[in-house]
Order: sequence, then C-alpha cells, then structure tokens
Amino acid sequence: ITDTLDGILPDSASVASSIKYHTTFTPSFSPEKFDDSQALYCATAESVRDMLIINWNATYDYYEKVNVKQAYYLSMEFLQGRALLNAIGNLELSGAYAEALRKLGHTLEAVATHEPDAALGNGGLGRLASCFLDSLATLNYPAWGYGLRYKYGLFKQLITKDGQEEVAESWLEMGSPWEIIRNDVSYPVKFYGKVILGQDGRKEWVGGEDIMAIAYDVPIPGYKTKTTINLRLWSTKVASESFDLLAFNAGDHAKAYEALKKAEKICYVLYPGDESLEGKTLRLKQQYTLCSASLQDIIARFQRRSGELVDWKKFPEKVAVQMNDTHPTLCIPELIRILMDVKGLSWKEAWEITQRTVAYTNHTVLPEALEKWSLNLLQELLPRHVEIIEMIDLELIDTIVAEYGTEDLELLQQKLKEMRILDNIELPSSILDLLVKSEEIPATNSVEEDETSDEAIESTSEEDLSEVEVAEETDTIENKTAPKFEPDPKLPKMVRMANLCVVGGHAVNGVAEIHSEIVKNEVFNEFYKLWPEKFQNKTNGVTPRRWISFCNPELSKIITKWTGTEDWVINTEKLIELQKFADDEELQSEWREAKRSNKKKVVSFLKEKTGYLVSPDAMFDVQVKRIHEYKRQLLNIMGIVYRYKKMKEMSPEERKATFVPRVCIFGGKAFATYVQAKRIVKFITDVGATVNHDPEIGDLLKVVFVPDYNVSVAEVLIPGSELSQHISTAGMEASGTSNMKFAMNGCIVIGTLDGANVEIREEVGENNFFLFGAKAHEIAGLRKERAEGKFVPDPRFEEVKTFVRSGIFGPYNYNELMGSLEGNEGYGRADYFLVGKDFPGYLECQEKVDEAYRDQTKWTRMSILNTAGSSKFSSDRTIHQYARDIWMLEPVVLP
Ligand code: 26R
Repeated sequence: ITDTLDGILPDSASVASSIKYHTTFTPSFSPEKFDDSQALYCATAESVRDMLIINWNATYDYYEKVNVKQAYYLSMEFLQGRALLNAIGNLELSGAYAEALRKLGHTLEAVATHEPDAALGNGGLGRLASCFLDSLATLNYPAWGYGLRYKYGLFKQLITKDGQEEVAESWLEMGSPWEIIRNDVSYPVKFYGKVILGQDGRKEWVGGEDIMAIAYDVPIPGYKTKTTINLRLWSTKVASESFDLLAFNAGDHAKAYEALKKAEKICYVLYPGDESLEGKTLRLKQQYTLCSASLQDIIARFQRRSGELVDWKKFPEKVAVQMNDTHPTLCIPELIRILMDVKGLSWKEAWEITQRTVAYTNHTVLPEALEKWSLNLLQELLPRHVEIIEMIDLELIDTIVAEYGTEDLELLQQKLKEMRILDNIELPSSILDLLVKSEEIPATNSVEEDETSDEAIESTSEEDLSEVEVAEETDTIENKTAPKFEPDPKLPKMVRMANLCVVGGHAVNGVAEIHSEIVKNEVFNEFYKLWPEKFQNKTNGVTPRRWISFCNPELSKIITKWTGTEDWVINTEKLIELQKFADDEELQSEWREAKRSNKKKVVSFLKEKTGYLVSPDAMFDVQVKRIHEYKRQLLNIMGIVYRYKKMKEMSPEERKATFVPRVCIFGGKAFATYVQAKRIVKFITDVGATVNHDPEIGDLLKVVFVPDYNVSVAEVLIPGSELSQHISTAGMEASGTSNMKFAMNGCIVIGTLDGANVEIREEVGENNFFLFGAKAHEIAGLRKERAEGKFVPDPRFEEVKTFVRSGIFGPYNYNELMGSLEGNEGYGRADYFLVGKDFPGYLECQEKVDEAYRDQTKWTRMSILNTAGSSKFSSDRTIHQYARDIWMLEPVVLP
C-alpha cells in the first residue's frame, strides 16, 4: 500500500496482503471473527484508509507550503452515506479490490453492505454538502468542510402498524475507519458569562461555561486525482479544568459528572427537538460550537501560514467561508469578535474583513424554516455576540436611513421593520433623535418622544398601545409627525438570522433559477433593491461519481461504450453524445436490459425490507424524499387511490386494457414532531396493505413504503426506477437534487414547474418530461380564491376523499388528513398546498405516462434523452461556479 507514496496504484495481491494485515493488526474486532464479512469490511476499509491518509497528508503539506487560498464549507449537515465503494472507485481500485476479496472468498459488493451510513444530515441540504465535497476534491479545489460529529445520526425509521417510529441510529458503535481523531487539534468554546472592558479598551468575554471542541478528520478523496481534502467534524468534551475533581473525590460523582454530560450532549443528536427551552439552547450551542471551533481553526491556520507578518486585511484573500443556510450564521459575529477582541482590530476593519470573507446560500423559502432566535436566549448564551449583532443592525439602520431618507417616516418605518436584523426591538436613541429632529417638531414634543423611546417603552401598557394603533389608523397629521418606532411588548424580541446573513455576507445565492428569482423578488426583495450585486444563482448539482458511475455500473458501461470514453464521469458534457443514438435499436435494447437488471435488484431489496414481492414487468414509479406537505406525497397517494377505485369498478379485461401495471414506491422520513407528515406515512402504508392484498388487483398495482430511506437505499432505488415524482406546490421546493439523480439514471420525471425541475425540463426537452400543475406565479391568487370560497373541486377529488373516509383502508381515522385538503373550519390552512387544485391535471398527466409506457421504444428513447440531457446537473459545474463567482478560488494541482 505504501507504493501509493510513489504514486503507484497497488495491484490485487498487495491489496489482499494489506487486508490480511489489517485483519490481524487493527484491533477493533476480535481475532476469532476473521471469516466474518463484517470484520472483513473493517479490514478492507482500514486498508483503503491507509491510502487516503497518504494522499491527505500530501495534499495538506502542499497547501501549507504554497499557502493557498482555501474555501471552507460550513454546514450543520453532511449526508455522506457509505464511503467504501466511493473511495475505492475514486482511487481507481475497484478492480484490484474486487479481485483481492474474491481471492479471500468474498465479493466487494457484499462486504460493502456492512458499512453503516454516515447519516449526519436530514435530506437535501446535507447531501448537497457531501456532493460538493466530492466535486471540490475531484476538481482540485483547496477546500474543506466543517461540521459536527453527531454521536447519533439521523434517527432510524421503523414502519409499524402505527406508522413511523424513530429509534436512535448509533452509527459509531463499531467505530468508524474513515475518521482520524486529532487529539492535538482542539479549541475552547465558551457559553454564558459576561462582557467586561479589558486592557487596551478591548472587550473581553469572561466567566461562563467552557467546553472543548476536538477535531475528527474524514479524508475526502477526489476522483482520479491525488487531491484528498478534509471534512473536519467537531466533537465536544469537558474542558479538563471544568471537571470537578474535588467533588468527585468527595464522592459527589453526580456533580462531577454534570459538566461532562453538559459538554458531551452538544454532539449527541442532529436537530434535537426544539420545543423546550432546553432544546432551543442545545441547538444554539451546536451552531455556535460549529462556528467558533471552525473559525478558531481557520484563523490559526491563516496566522500560521502568514508567518511573522500577519496582515489581517489579507484574510479574505486566503479564506472564503460559505454558510450552508442560516445554521452557521454565528460565524459572522464570531469572526468579528475574534478579530476585535482577540486580535485587536477596529470595528471597521473587522466588519470589512468579515463581509469580504463570508457568503450565504439560502435553501428554503418556507417561512417556518427561516431561523429566528430569541434575543433573550442569545443574550444569555452569547452576550458579546449580541453586542456585535447590535452594531451590525446599527450599520444596517444607517444604510436604510441613508437610502430612504427621513421625508416619509412611514415608509422608513416600514423598511426598518422589514429589514432590520433585530425584530421588534427598540431603535437606538441616537436614531430616534435623528428621526424626531428631522420632522422639525417643537422642542417640548421632542423631549417627550425621547423619553418614551427607551426604557419607557417597556412599561407601556396594552391600553396605551391600542390607543397608538387607533391613532395610526386615523392617519392624522400628528401621527405623521410622531410615527411610532416602538416594539410591540406582546411580541417576542427576535434576531433574524437570514437578515444577518444577507447583511454580513458579500454574496447571497439561491439553489435553482426559479428559487433565486423568488429569493430576489420576494423573500429578500428589500435587500435586493439595496444591493442587487450581492444576489446570485447557483443551481444545485450532484456528483456523477456516486450517482451514476458507482451506483449504476451497468448503465455506466453502456454510456462509456456509446460515448466512446470514460470521460463523462468527470466531464458530463460527454453525455450529450447519447442523443444521437436515442433511436438506435442496439442501444435501446442494452438500455432496457440494464434497467431491467437494476429493477430486479429493487425487487429483491423490497422483498427483504418489506416482505412484498413485486413484478419486474411493472412500471417502477418512485417518490423518495423527506415527507412534507409541500412535497405532496398526498397528491401521489390520492392519485393511487383513484386508480385503485377505478380498477375496482372495472371488469378484469377492462382493467388490464386501461392501466399499465405499476409498482408505486415511497420512501422518506417525517420529522419526529411533524404530526401531519406522520399521518401521511401511515396513510400510504395502509393503502399498501389493502391494495397489495387485493386478489382482484394482483400485479396491476402495488404500493410499497420502503422503511428508513437513506443514501444507500437511494443508491439501489434510483437506478431501478422508471418514473420519478417531484410534484411540490410550485414555488416551494428550492431545488430538489434527487430529481437530477433520477434524470441521470434514465428515469423520467413527472413534476411541477418548481425548483430544478424547470431546468431539467429545459435540458432534457419538454417531450421527455411529464409536466402538470399550477405555476409559481399563480399560487397566491389560487390560495386567495380558495379562501374566498370560490374554488370548486373536481368531482374525482371528492370521490377519492369519500372513498378514503368510507374506511376501506382500515380503522385509522383519516378525517383530519382529508379535512386538511378541504376548507373545513378547524383543519387549518384550507388545502394550503393546493392538492385539490392540481389533482385533475395530475390524473391526466398520469394517463399520459401510462400511454407513453405502453410504447417501450418511445419510453426508452425518453429515458436515454433524460440521461443525455442531464449534463448540467453535475455538482462539478456548480462548484466551478461557486469557485469563480463567490470564492475567487483557483484549482491547485499537486505536483
Ligand atoms: C433548523 C431548521 C429551521 C431547518 C430548516 C430547514 C433545518 C434544516 C432545513 C433543511 C432545508 C434547508 C433543506 O434541506 N433544504 C433543501 O435544500 C436542498 C439543497 O439545496 C434543496 O434541493 C431542497 O429543495 C431544499 O428543500
């Protein structure tokens, strides 16, 4: 294996001897288990790790030596999945490893299945981060990921008779061969305490609670390159001085243990429940730990590489920090804090450096997912950061006042209300003074106004306030001279993290064209008007290594044959070549054969996981993604119920003539406290239980819910799917990334004009995409129409709801679920997601799908054209754009 040091790829004999070496000398399992393929997995992984370490070190040393500019991708989620086949594939050692294991009496595929998924993420955002790391390494960009090393990844989903149940997933139980603990890389992270004025007039944050963050490095190999970058994950432990040895020795073990637990629990789970104050505090501690440890590390590296002369102004020339959504927003005040309080820079210098360094990606426009933190909680936990956030807010207020002037105070008030970082928090008195003076009102009045501006506001009673409101409504002249820039004491004081990101960063991007338009024109429109140059689009992408080459070797072989090169794995433009052969009979038959073979793998997989045996002759129709109302799994299952009902009404002959046999596959996790999503899971499994056991239906329709959907399940399902559903209410799915993976693997999308669907349809051609549904710009009007009672549902929709309510799918009460699709009082938002509105269009579109599938030549052509048209959706393209437009980063190839 050490041959790798000289750039020589080991052959199968040296691979086999390395594996044997590790079965003996890597003591993470007992020797009597030599033959166990679990143990063999560990030894195989260890032998791969050796090579990764060699390449990791070479990459790191070179970056140190030439002092490169580095990008840092900060993310609360990395959804890595399994690493073994990916690493072996990237190292171009698939052949050698397969052969070595064969000699040892095993297969590489079987050995690989012993690896637990590293599920340190929820869904799209986390998987995107992992695809980005693969592209960064492959394209030789000096970049690192920073995240948290959660002890329990995302929960494991069990499907029981009650629907979804969650159990802890302890992915580290067997240890992870892919991580390297760095006991020498650790940083203190502080919470609580207070701010004092220290020496040199600098602010100092003292007291409070200290923990330590320790680095675990996960090597990320690039494809066909020596470049191996780093995913640095922080784990937390007690700072040794916080361990109460005195108490422990006095026998008060519980007390001594307290600090220990407090520190360690920060990295227990991803997204701990945040309904309680404890939960909220824990989440904030997680976010701050990620930001603080990563920035201390980045700054230490910058300083070390700078040598004797540290020029802080050069920091943005050496460092780019990308915030993956708002979760790492605290980077902004943390960087400023370190630069000012620790390094002694001025506010102006620190603020400028920070803005030039950080950038923000938005991944959702759902209002409930736009993070806000309570000012009180932040104040308590991070007092110095709140001071800094107040300074940033003040800068912003100045900008807004400069932009809109003080002529029209109502306009100004409205702008401040919409844009400020601090929500529902009094304006600083200096600004209030200015506003009052600008109105040239009598001095006496001005004094009064001044008094109410600060502390006095807190004591304003509710009656006073309602008077104010009345006065405002009447819009009198007095009102114009004394507008109320006062907070509402009934509402909590909050910090809007997204606003902080937009103000504190030099770039803001959405993740698909339509989403970036919504970001500019709706969500952050006020900021867009102020700084149009900050706003960008970076359409998401996925790595073609994991998502075609490694998960679909059969299709890959065909692609290589027909494009005449393996280059498409790194240069997906080559896929376009396939267009020429879309009607070629030979390609068509090879293409169908590969799909069929992948479908057979899905058949055995489903049998093993669910007990259902499905026919590979049926169309495989798949919707796998997080369960969410906006993603409309309900629309899909309501369509299936309609299909089932129609089948039941027909004679066997008519049934066969009308419908193409389908296997409808669902998968996805519902957030543990998301009641409506869990009802949807239950509903799907109940429909499956009825339909799948109906002898009249047989293979014409099967409905299967795959439990515990994750990256490795996706790697089996996607290559074996034919139709894939991306049917969110238009305007609500920021991008979607599995839609890209499906298209690459020759699955045809049925979808709305939402997220990246829009661009996929453009690329693969509208004839090769099944489109339906309301458009994003129509949604608001449609919701209004509904609210006014003007919406008349399609009789087929009413028919399905009645059918469901009849109890045909078992004793569970579906009233609430069906009610959410109506305007019923008490059921909330009156089909907010417009399932009823899009239902008829969806049914008609599904009829077209059946029709297309009957003509297998036509279908195969569509399938080929999907793969051929998916070249844009490689994360390599996305990463090049980030590097060029946001990070100003150049590739660095190791000598
Ligand atoms: C902390 C909490 C408020 C929270 C909100 C939202 C935590 C996590 C999320 C996940 C969101 C941001 C997410 O995963 N968004 C998805 O990002 C993908 C990658 O850009 C998109 O493809 C996908 O459309 C979007 O939903």
